[in-house]
Amino acid sequence: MGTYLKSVLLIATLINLPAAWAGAGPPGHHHETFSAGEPGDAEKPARTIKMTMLEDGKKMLFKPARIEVKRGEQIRFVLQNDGTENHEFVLASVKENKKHGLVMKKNPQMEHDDPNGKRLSPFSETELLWRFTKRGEFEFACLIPGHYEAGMHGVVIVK
Ligand SMILES: [Cu+2]
Repeated sequence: MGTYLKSVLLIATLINLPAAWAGAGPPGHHHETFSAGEPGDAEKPARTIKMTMLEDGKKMLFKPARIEVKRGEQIRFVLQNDGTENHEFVLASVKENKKHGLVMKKNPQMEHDDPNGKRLSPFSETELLWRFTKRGEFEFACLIPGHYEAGMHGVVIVK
């Protein structure tokens, strides 16, 4: 191999390397994991569950407050905020929601738009597509300070 060809290849390698690094993601980046399963795949079939968020006097609630799904099932949550305040729907383990709720008490301006959590302004609607890949009991909750305590949490049983 001639020296000229070698230097051309070397330059090509140097040009390509940063692209390869960018593809691998920034250093220290970890793929996000979720305690209640994984984000859904819009190409695959899903069962729709309508979930309403509302206030009732001093209470704040989700309707229904308990749902059952089969392991591996994909659910399209149609989330509807029928209340006069902002609300959130965050799907996780009870433990994770508790931890997360404490973080939000310290950072009340924190808002969610994640694969497992959405914030809805009053009288708005959105969707969340989720696949329940683990058996057990999980929770959906509103982690806006004071709302969980006012009753805004519910249970997902994955059989
Ligand atoms: Cu709320």
